[in-house]
Amino acid sequence: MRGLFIVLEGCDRSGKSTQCHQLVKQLQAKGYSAQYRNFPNRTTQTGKMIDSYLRQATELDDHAVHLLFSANRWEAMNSIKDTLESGITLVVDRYAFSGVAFSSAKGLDLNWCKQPDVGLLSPDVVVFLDLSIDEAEKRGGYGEERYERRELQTKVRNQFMKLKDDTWKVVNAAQSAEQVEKGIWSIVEAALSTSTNQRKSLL
Ligand code: DGP
Ligand code: NA
Ligand code: NA
Repeated sequence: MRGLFIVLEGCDRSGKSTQCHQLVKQLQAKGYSAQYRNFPNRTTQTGKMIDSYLRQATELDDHAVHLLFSANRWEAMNSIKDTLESGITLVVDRYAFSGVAFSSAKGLDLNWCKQPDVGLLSPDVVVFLDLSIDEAEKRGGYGEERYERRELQTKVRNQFMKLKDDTWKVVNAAQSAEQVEKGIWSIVEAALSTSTNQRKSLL
């Protein structure tokens, strides 16, 4: 049976990366093969350009950087497909929803923003770690990167709310890490118990 394609989304400081790593550990402890991936992947050629842009070392047109983020996902597609087909479950830290939420929050047209990611593999499970901007700021404030500002984060959160459909599973990220972990696990456990033929085809 192929692996599950799990995506965690949320605003900055919602605890996504910590929870992704915890989930991988938990899956492995239960005997599943599981791996962590994240977007943007800053190690590739497109990722290096994105990293430089996020660290504010370089300037890029908003549309151009949007396409770079999308290319960063596209270039990972074959590897993601092969990994899932080999039976490994992937826990992915951000995906195309972040792409659309961040770029449209900056003012780009929402429908334009969706187009470059059309055709990417659809996740089996999308977990949205929901945290108010006030709670996010209480967590020691934002960092130095380009998007880590209250006004933009507020807009990003609003855009995520527009993108959210009834297949998304929302977990209250203001709870303790252990409670968030339990919430995510119950969602993943339910998804894991769906039979092979209920899992969406990758192709
Ligand atoms: P992270 O490494 O997960 O902290 O992400 C870096 C920043 O980039 C974060 O502020 C979210 C933002 N981001 C992630 N994916 C995209 C994307 O596809 N497009 C845009 N514009 N921003 C993104
Ligand atoms: Na960040
Ligand atoms: Na992160």
